Amino acid sequence: MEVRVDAVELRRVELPLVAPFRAAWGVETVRSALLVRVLGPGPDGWGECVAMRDPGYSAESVDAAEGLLRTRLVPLVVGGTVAPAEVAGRLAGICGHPMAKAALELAVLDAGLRAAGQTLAAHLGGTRTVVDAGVSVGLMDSEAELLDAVAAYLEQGYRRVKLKIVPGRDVGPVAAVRARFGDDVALQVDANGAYRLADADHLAELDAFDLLLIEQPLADDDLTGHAELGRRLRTPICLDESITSAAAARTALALGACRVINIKAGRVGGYLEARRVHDVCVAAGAPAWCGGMLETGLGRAANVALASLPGFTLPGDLSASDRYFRRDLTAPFVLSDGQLTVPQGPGLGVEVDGDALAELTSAVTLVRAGA
Ligand code: OSB
Ligand code: MG
Repeated sequence: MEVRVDAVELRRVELPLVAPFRAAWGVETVRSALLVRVLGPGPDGWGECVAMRDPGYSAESVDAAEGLLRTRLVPLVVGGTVAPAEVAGRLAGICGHPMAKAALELAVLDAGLRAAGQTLAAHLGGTRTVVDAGVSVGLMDSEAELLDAVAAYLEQGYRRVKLKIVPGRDVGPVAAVRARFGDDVALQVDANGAYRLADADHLAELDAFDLLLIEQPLADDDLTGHAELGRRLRTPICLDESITSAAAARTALALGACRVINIKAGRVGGYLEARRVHDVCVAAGAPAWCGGMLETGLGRAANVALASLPGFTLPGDLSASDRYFRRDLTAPFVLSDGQLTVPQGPGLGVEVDGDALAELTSAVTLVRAGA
């Protein structure tokens, strides 16, 4: 599948969130996203860069990703043809910046799949037509506020709830959610690396609440710490930030640093590498699930396609558009019996709403060959 790339549009969009989203890495009130549009003789291809506004979750930020795409990454593919599977190799001379690279690869892949009439889900090896929806609940100022938020999400039908935790806001909120909603709720927590191994006895108090998993309790580079912590907890450890590639996934599983993996395409440099992470998990018998990064409908469509692969055995951070946005860039993703439908059209399988795009865009740059 060859894609001719005549020009690439980099477009910043600002989507106000329905409520601030707070985690150990900071708070987001507006999703400032970067869209990548591949322009050529065939249908446009779209990608979404999931870097956050600030480099708090990882080293990337939306400004840095935009600058690197414009000056270094796009010039490596623009003005010629490239197969989607070759994009990562073209970009390999640039270290790091997986989220910027993933967005460009997705845009090329989408253009190619739209031209070929194939869905992203089929291309990746998806086998489901619907995926279970889970919701990530940010840190709240009060327990009452948290319980109200969880009540509303359960009412809407979410099949799994994830609570963000930090030291001082962990065992109490989890106990309160269990007390109010019972033991049948599929519940997990995400620490975004906010703890130290010295917190092991405290984290072991979470074992009383029958959680599906605890996500990224320690720093991203601390695999032996996670392995030691895992021996002291009954609750399975899941890694997010630590898993930067399929090789990293293999290493983490081999060291016993985790039993479960959160797969995010942006974090590992693209959907094709994300599929390889999936394959590592399947080979190791490790449960996997699809993570999220407050994506617009474009990135959400790609995540839902990825989550349709058979190794995604746990519900993902795949929520309806209205969990984050009053207005999305595509027709909104909606819950149906706690699930989202895998798009059936070619490529991402969703169309950009031109009015929404115009209204939410803050800047556009067109990158051409030799420019
Ligand atoms: O750690 O999983 C995370 C959002 C932004 C950055 C990191 C994370 C998250 C989430 C939200 O937890 C997932 C989502 O609903 O998109
Ligand atoms: Mg996480």
